[in-house]
Amino acid sequence: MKLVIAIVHDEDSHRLLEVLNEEKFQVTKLASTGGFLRSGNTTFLIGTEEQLVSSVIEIISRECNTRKELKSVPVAGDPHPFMSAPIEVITGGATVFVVDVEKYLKL
Ligand code: 2BA
Repeated sequence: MKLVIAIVHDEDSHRLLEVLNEEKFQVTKLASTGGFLRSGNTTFLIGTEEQLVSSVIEIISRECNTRKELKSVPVAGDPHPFMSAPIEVITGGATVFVVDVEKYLKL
């Protein structure tokens, strides 16, 4: 048994959840916040058999798109700390971790 943890853009989360449900995967969807952009993203927990992990990853890859976003950062050495310059950040289609599950219990 494996646990797939996938952090995806909020805009992709609805469609991704629909497809995972259609394909009969069990999913938990969590509201999360990216530590860098400090904006909302969505974390999916998907417990599945090892041989199905590649299908889960294929679905995530198909449904999640790369985007460019702007983040405001303070200008180094600027005497006015309220001044900031936007930098372009590419956010991934998805950040995915696959971890071993030692036990899977429903009590
Ligand atoms: P955020 O932390 O809000 O990061 C959004 C995007 O900003 C990242 O996209 C990356 O392109 C950029 N970024 C992050 N930290 C940076 C830094 N210190 N300097 C410059 N650019 C930086 P992704 O890599 O696609 O990550 C999207 C989201 O996935 C992240 O949102 C975070 O919530 C999660 N994530 C990514 N890698 C992670 C990791 N190793 N552990 C835990 N969460 C992770």
